[in-house]
Amino acid sequence: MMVRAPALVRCARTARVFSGRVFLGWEEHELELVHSGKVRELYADGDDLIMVASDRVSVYDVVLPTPIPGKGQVLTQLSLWWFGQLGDVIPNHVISGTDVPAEWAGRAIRCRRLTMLPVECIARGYLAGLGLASYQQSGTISGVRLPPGLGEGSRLPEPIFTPTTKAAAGHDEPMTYDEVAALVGGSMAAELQRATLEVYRRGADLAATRGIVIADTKLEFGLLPDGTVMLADEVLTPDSSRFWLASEWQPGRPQRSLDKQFLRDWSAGLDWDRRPPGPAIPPDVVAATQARYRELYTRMTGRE
Ligand code: Q0N
Repeated sequence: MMVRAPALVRCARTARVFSGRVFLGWEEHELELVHSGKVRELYADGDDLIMVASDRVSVYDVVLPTPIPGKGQVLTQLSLWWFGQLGDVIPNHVISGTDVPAEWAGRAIRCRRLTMLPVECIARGYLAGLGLASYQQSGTISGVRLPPGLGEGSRLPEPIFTPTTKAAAGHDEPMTYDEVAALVGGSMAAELQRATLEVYRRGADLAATRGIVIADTKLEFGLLPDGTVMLADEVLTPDSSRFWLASEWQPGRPQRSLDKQFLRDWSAGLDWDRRPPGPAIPPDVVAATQARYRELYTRMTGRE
């Protein structure tokens, strides 16, 4: 893991108190980088956090040196749209999608700072990735037994909750429901499972009407000081979920990724061992990938 020095970024929003009144000002103050991920950054702004999505893209877990212009904006707007759709399922950490520093307009979200729960909450409706590997080894995923005879990309009889640990380094490990309950308590575990499955069902059902399969999704939750469980991070974006075109879905083989297939097809033809540093992306592959992200957004939300 690369460790970067805390970057300081200008933000035009300040609050000052004069003779007992609060004045919101536009003098600049600085934001501290609290977390830098592969494709996103998190800054602290007073009590709030600002989550910033970059245009960086990863293939096979390696971030490529060429950005996909507009990707950060598309994913941020999609996530905001979903948070709005899902407000009746569970409250979320969003404060504002617009009250953010101008340089990040459109690709940043002002969020409430929560105490994050140490569980990656995953819902799966189809078999892929680590879920597939676990099924092939044991017939189970995170302790959930599945029927025999399923293959890569198979649809599951019903969506399942397959949580994992949040490893600081290395790979996340599957957790059983009972392990989650031992970690966060029984009623919290039940709430995580309910909210995770309901978010997935809503997303997958809506996507199905738009010709898109959402195979699985990963959610993160946190707590307010009063103990309220809230949905955090991003929701139902192609960086947190597997999106497939329904017309291309064919169980029994690896599925084509709606967002990253052009990158995969192009990179498969290179002499690259899938280790960093990744190769620069040629302009036609950038353009095709960019169009995919836009199309995904428009299809899901009906917005341009
Ligand atoms: C938090 N992560 C892991 C951003 C997301 N609302 C919150 N309050 C406190 N902490 C976090 C959130 C959120 N969301 C979440 N780390 C801290 C996921 N990160 C990865 C990098 O980009």
